[in-house]
Amino acid sequence: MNKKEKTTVSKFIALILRHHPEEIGITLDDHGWADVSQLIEGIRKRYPLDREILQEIVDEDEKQRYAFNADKTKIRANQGHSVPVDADLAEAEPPAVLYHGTADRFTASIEKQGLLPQSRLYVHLSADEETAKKTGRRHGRPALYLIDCASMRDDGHVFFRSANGVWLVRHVPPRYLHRIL
Ligand code: HQG
Repeated sequence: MNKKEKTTVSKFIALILRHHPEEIGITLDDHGWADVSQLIEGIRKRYPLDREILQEIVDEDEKQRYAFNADKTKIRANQGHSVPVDADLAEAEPPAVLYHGTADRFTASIEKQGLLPQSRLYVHLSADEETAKKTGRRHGRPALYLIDCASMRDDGHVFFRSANGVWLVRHVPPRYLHRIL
Protein backbone atom coordinates (compact mmCIF):
# COMPACT_ATOMS: atom_id res chain seq x y z
CA MET A 1 0.00 0.00 0.00
CA ASN A 2 1.49 3.38 -0.95
CA LYS A 3 1.75 6.40 1.32
CA LYS A 4 -1.29 8.17 -0.12
CA GLU A 5 -3.49 5.09 0.34
CA LYS A 6 -2.22 4.66 3.89
CA THR A 7 -3.14 8.28 4.67
CA THR A 8 -6.68 7.67 3.39
CA VAL A 9 -7.06 4.56 5.56
CA SER A 10 -5.47 6.35 8.53
CA LYS A 11 -7.99 9.18 8.28
CA PHE A 12 -10.78 6.62 8.32
CA ILE A 13 -9.23 4.89 11.35
CA ALA A 14 -9.09 8.27 13.15
CA LEU A 15 -12.76 8.83 12.37
CA ILE A 16 -13.65 5.40 13.79
CA LEU A 17 -11.45 5.57 16.90
CA ARG A 18 -12.21 9.19 17.81
CA HIS A 19 -15.72 9.90 16.65
CA HIS A 20 -17.82 7.21 14.97
CA PRO A 21 -17.00 3.58 15.87
CA GLU A 22 -20.60 2.69 14.97
CA GLU A 23 -19.77 3.50 11.33
CA ILE A 24 -18.21 0.01 11.06
CA GLY A 25 -20.37 -1.57 13.76
CA ILE A 26 -17.79 -1.67 16.55
CA THR A 27 -17.70 -0.20 20.05
CA LEU A 28 -14.95 1.37 22.15
CA ASP A 29 -14.53 0.47 25.80
CA ASP A 30 -14.46 3.09 28.59
CA HIS A 31 -10.80 3.81 27.87
CA GLY A 32 -11.27 4.19 24.13
CA TRP A 33 -9.90 0.75 23.17
CA ALA A 34 -11.23 -1.08 20.13
CA ASP A 35 -10.65 -4.75 19.40
CA VAL A 36 -7.98 -4.97 16.66
CA SER A 37 -9.59 -7.91 14.83
CA GLN A 38 -12.97 -6.19 14.80
CA LEU A 39 -11.44 -2.94 13.58
CA ILE A 40 -9.62 -4.66 10.72
CA GLU A 41 -12.70 -6.65 9.74
CA GLY A 42 -14.86 -3.50 9.79
CA ILE A 43 -12.43 -1.40 7.79
CA ARG A 44 -11.86 -4.14 5.21
CA LYS A 45 -15.42 -3.60 3.98
CA ARG A 46 -14.09 -0.33 2.55
CA TYR A 47 -10.30 -0.53 2.33
CA PRO A 48 -7.77 -3.35 2.15
CA LEU A 49 -6.24 -3.74 5.60
CA ASP A 50 -4.44 -6.44 7.52
CA ARG A 51 -2.42 -6.54 10.76
CA GLU A 52 0.83 -5.79 8.97
CA ILE A 53 -0.49 -2.69 7.23
CA LEU A 54 -2.22 -1.53 10.41
CA GLN A 55 1.08 -1.87 12.26
CA GLU A 56 2.81 0.20 9.55
CA ILE A 57 0.12 2.90 9.71
CA VAL A 58 0.51 3.11 13.51
CA ASP A 59 4.34 3.13 13.38
CA GLU A 60 4.63 5.61 10.53
CA ASP A 61 2.00 8.08 11.73
CA GLU A 62 3.81 11.42 11.95
CA LYS A 63 1.72 12.53 14.93
CA GLN A 64 1.65 9.10 16.61
CA ARG A 65 -2.13 9.29 16.71
CA TYR A 66 -2.71 5.62 17.65
CA ALA A 67 -1.48 3.17 20.26
CA PHE A 68 -1.74 -0.59 20.73
CA ASN A 69 -2.07 -2.25 24.13
CA ALA A 70 0.77 -4.52 25.29
CA ASP A 71 -0.35 -7.69 23.49
CA LYS A 72 -1.62 -5.78 20.43
CA THR A 73 -5.16 -7.10 20.73
CA LYS A 74 -6.51 -3.56 21.21
CA ILE A 75 -5.94 -0.18 19.61
CA ARG A 76 -7.03 3.36 20.46
CA ALA A 77 -6.52 6.98 19.45
CA ASN A 78 -4.18 8.82 21.83
CA GLN A 79 -6.27 12.01 21.73
CA GLY A 80 -8.79 13.96 19.69
CA HIS A 81 -11.93 12.08 20.76
CA SER A 82 -15.44 13.40 20.60
CA VAL A 83 -16.84 10.18 22.10
CA PRO A 84 -16.64 10.36 25.90
CA VAL A 85 -13.78 8.02 26.78
CA ASP A 86 -11.07 8.15 29.43
CA ALA A 87 -7.90 7.87 27.37
CA ASP A 88 -5.77 7.78 30.56
CA LEU A 89 -4.35 11.23 29.90
CA ALA A 90 -1.52 12.27 32.17
CA GLU A 91 -1.90 15.50 34.10
CA ALA A 92 1.23 17.54 33.38
CA GLU A 93 2.76 20.93 34.00
CA PRO A 94 2.65 22.91 30.76
CA PRO A 95 5.35 25.28 29.54
CA ALA A 96 4.75 28.96 30.34
CA VAL A 97 3.16 29.49 26.93
CA LEU A 98 1.38 27.28 24.41
CA TYR A 99 -0.30 28.13 21.10
CA HIS A 100 -3.67 27.56 19.49
CA GLY A 101 -4.30 27.90 15.78
CA THR A 102 -7.77 28.62 14.56
CA ALA A 103 -9.58 30.35 11.71
CA ASP A 104 -10.01 34.07 11.48
CA ARG A 105 -13.79 33.71 11.35
CA PHE A 106 -13.91 32.11 14.83
CA THR A 107 -11.98 34.83 16.63
CA ALA A 108 -14.91 37.07 17.62
CA SER A 109 -16.62 34.15 19.32
CA ILE A 110 -13.35 32.92 20.86
CA GLU A 111 -12.58 36.33 22.33
CA LYS A 112 -16.03 36.39 23.92
CA GLN A 113 -16.25 32.78 25.19
CA GLY A 114 -12.63 31.70 25.31
CA LEU A 115 -11.50 28.47 23.67
CA LEU A 116 -14.07 25.70 24.01
CA PRO A 117 -13.62 22.03 23.07
CA GLN A 118 -16.54 22.26 20.62
CA SER A 119 -17.24 18.69 19.48
CA ARG A 120 -14.13 17.24 21.16
CA LEU A 121 -13.49 16.47 24.83
CA TYR A 122 -10.64 19.00 25.16
CA VAL A 123 -9.20 22.14 23.61
CA HIS A 124 -6.01 21.17 21.74
CA LEU A 125 -2.91 23.29 22.25
CA SER A 126 0.45 23.17 20.47
CA ALA A 127 3.95 23.69 21.80
CA ASP A 128 5.08 25.67 18.78
CA GLU A 129 3.63 28.36 16.54
CA GLU A 130 4.17 26.49 13.27
CA THR A 131 2.15 23.46 14.35
CA ALA A 132 -0.62 25.71 15.63
CA LYS A 133 -0.69 27.61 12.36
CA LYS A 134 -1.07 24.35 10.43
CA THR A 135 -4.00 23.42 12.64
CA GLY A 136 -5.57 26.82 12.01
CA ARG A 137 -5.21 26.48 8.24
CA ARG A 138 -7.41 23.37 8.30
CA HIS A 139 -10.31 25.67 9.12
CA GLY A 140 -9.62 28.67 6.85
CA ARG A 141 -7.55 31.83 7.05
CA PRO A 142 -5.40 31.13 10.10
CA ALA A 143 -5.40 33.12 13.33
CA LEU A 144 -3.02 32.35 16.15
CA TYR A 145 -3.28 32.73 19.92
CA LEU A 146 -0.55 32.57 22.52
CA ILE A 147 -1.87 31.11 25.76
CA ASP A 148 -0.57 32.28 29.11
CA CYS A 149 -0.34 28.82 30.69
CA ALA A 150 1.74 30.02 33.64
CA SER A 151 -1.17 32.20 34.81
CA MET A 152 -3.69 29.46 34.06
CA ARG A 153 -1.70 27.06 36.24
CA ASP A 154 -1.48 29.63 39.03
CA ASP A 155 -5.25 30.01 38.82
CA GLY A 156 -5.80 26.26 39.17
CA HIS A 157 -6.43 25.15 35.58
CA VAL A 158 -5.44 21.54 34.95
CA PHE A 159 -3.50 20.52 31.83
CA PHE A 160 -3.09 17.07 30.32
CA ARG A 161 -0.55 15.70 27.90
CA SER A 162 -1.58 12.85 25.63
CA ALA A 163 0.68 9.88 24.92
CA ASN A 164 1.62 11.58 21.62
CA GLY A 165 2.54 14.90 23.22
CA VAL A 166 -0.54 17.04 22.54
CA TRP A 167 -1.48 19.52 25.29
CA LEU A 168 -5.11 19.43 26.33
CA VAL A 169 -7.27 21.57 28.59
CA ARG A 170 -11.01 21.84 29.16
CA HIS A 171 -11.38 25.58 28.54
CA VAL A 172 -9.20 28.62 28.00
CA PRO A 173 -11.01 31.74 29.29
CA PRO A 174 -10.46 34.88 27.18
CA ARG A 175 -8.17 36.62 29.70
CA TYR A 176 -5.37 34.11 29.04
CA LEU A 177 -5.48 34.55 25.25
CA HIS A 178 -3.20 36.86 23.30
CA ARG A 179 -3.76 37.05 19.57
CA ILE A 180 -0.46 37.05 17.67
CA LEU A 181 -1.74 36.54 14.10
C1 HQG B 1 -12.62 26.59 17.40
C2 HQG B 1 -5.81 17.94 14.50
C3 HQG B 1 -15.80 29.51 18.04
C4 HQG B 1 -11.20 26.09 17.51
C5 HQG B 1 -5.08 19.22 14.86
C6 HQG B 1 -11.12 25.20 16.29
C7 HQG B 1 -5.31 19.36 16.35
C8 HQG B 1 -14.15 28.08 18.67
C9 HQG B 1 -12.52 24.64 16.17
C10 HQG B 1 -6.57 18.58 16.61
C11 HQG B 1 -14.32 28.42 20.02
C12 HQG B 1 -12.65 23.20 16.59
C13 HQG B 1 -7.69 19.45 17.05
C14 HQG B 1 -15.32 29.36 20.35
C15 HQG B 1 -12.72 26.98 19.92
N1 HQG B 1 -16.04 29.88 19.32
N2 HQG B 1 -14.88 28.62 17.68
N3 HQG B 1 -15.55 29.75 21.59
N4 HQG B 1 -13.44 27.71 20.77
N5 HQG B 1 -13.14 27.19 18.64
O1 HQG B 1 -10.93 20.33 14.77
O2 HQG B 1 -7.96 22.44 17.64
O3 HQG B 1 -4.49 15.75 12.56
O4 HQG B 1 -12.25 20.26 16.95
O5 HQG B 1 -10.29 27.16 17.49
O6 HQG B 1 -3.72 19.20 14.50
O7 HQG B 1 -8.66 22.61 15.19
O8 HQG B 1 -6.70 15.31 13.57
O9 HQG B 1 -10.06 21.39 16.93
O10 HQG B 1 -10.78 25.94 15.17
O11 HQG B 1 -4.28 18.90 17.14
O12 HQG B 1 -4.65 14.47 14.68
O13 HQG B 1 -13.35 25.44 17.01
O14 HQG B 1 -6.90 17.94 15.38
O15 HQG B 1 -5.04 16.83 14.70
O16 HQG B 1 -11.98 22.39 15.65
O17 HQG B 1 -7.91 20.47 16.09
P1 HQG B 1 -11.35 21.00 16.04
P2 HQG B 1 -8.60 21.83 16.44
P3 HQG B 1 -5.23 15.51 13.84
